[in-house]
Amino acid sequence: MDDDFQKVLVVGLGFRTGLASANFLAKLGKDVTVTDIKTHDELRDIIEKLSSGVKVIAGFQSPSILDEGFDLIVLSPGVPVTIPLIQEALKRDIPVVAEIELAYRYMKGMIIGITGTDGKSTTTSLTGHVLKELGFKAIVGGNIGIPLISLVGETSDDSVAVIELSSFQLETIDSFKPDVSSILNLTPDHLDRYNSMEDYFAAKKRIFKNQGDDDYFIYNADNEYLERDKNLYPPKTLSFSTTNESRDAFFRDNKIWFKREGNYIPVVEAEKLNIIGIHNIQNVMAALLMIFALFDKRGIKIDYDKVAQACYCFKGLEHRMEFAGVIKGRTFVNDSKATTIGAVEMAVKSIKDKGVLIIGGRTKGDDYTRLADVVRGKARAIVLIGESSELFAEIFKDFRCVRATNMEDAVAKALSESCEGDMILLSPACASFDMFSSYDERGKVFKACVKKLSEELN
Ligand code: UMA
Repeated sequence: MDDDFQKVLVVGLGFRTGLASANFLAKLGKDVTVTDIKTHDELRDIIEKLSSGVKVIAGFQSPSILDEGFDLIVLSPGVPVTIPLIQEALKRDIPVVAEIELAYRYMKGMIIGITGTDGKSTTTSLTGHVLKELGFKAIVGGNIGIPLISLVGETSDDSVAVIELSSFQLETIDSFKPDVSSILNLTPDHLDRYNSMEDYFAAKKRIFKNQGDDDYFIYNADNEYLERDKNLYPPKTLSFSTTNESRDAFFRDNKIWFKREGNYIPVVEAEKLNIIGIHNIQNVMAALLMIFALFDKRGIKIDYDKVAQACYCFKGLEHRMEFAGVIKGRTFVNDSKATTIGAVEMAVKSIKDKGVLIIGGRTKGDDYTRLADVVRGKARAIVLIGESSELFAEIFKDFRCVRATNMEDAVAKALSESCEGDMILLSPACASFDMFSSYDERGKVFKACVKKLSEELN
């Protein structure tokens, strides 16, 4: 890449991204400073992992930091561009780039970029899995939990990087250009960071802004916000739908069909998949359209049977509609990753008849009143957890609601509210930070509580 910078400021040390960016830049011989609003004490464990020579400014983030004269600012995804330090940098014409952009400038090989409100991690992981099963050197990272910058050294001319991208990461890309990109769906989210839903959608749509005539863009035609803007998409755009049989992929007779050279062929049988729910059918359609696009771009012939077999041996991800156990004929499902209304909507569709929903946590500025319609007809009872309990009790006033003090209490109450054959679904619609350190911890605690209760009762 054009390496015309020497003095770099990394903003937001975080647990992963800032650390990985700083160490990457230090290895290149750059003069690196990291700044974080947390104090030295709070960051001690992470600071210890920084390469020697990296300077740390912790506990404050005033624009005066810029007086030291930086040539480039690298932003971690958790830091909004609206903070005074970044606004001042932009005023001073100092380039501000996302860690994703920095990584892109040094990467080799092809790139698949995946964004959307829900389903990103499953689709990213599935795409990487199928590519690996087909013999490709696939490298999976990004918002899924592995900063792209830490994977740059693994890329090569024959590799395919499959990258999950959040709207936060896309805000400050500049030249980042995936060979194939996809927006899986758009529903309101992160309204605590964006002024409006349209601002959030606009950040997501930056994924295809640099794509050219040879690149592919794939979107979900069932999503009104995506279908509405179809005239803005790159020339080689493909779409999928669970209902519309004129799209490039659709769902009929429990099979996923793909349009290939003018004909429709059934490639995947839904019953053979280990991942459940209509949203996962959409995720499979997106993953395979992206893989077929990549093959077309490289001029490689596709073995559809091998592709299908690769999908069938994909086990799914932890905390996404994950089977957590059966107690007295009730199936417990861990969907702790569902932090949006859209994700809960998808999860609830997997309840065959009736179920008990465990919901709540830290809200994210969304209009949660919609949740009542989302669960209507499916929720036998609702167990409320976390600091949203008051708000949700009002929203669900027409339903049978019980409040739980912690996860163990929630699991026990859900069981006593349920009937044999029910699904008991943890699908919180909220962030976890009021009760847990992450959705990962929340899901693990849920599974441990189910296991404990099962050992006591079964
Ligand atoms: N900070 C500042 N100034 C500020 C705000 C924050 O210094 O004004 C500091 C914080 O104190 C913190 C750091 O900046 O130390 C933020 O770090 P980070 O949140 O970027 O942390 P990472 O651990 O590197 O995680 C990030 C992503 N986090 C977010 O986008 C919030 C992870 O996505 C991602 O997996 C990881 O990079 C690797 O790419 C998580 C996420 O919640 C899973 N993403 C959101 C989502 O999926 O909805 C977008």
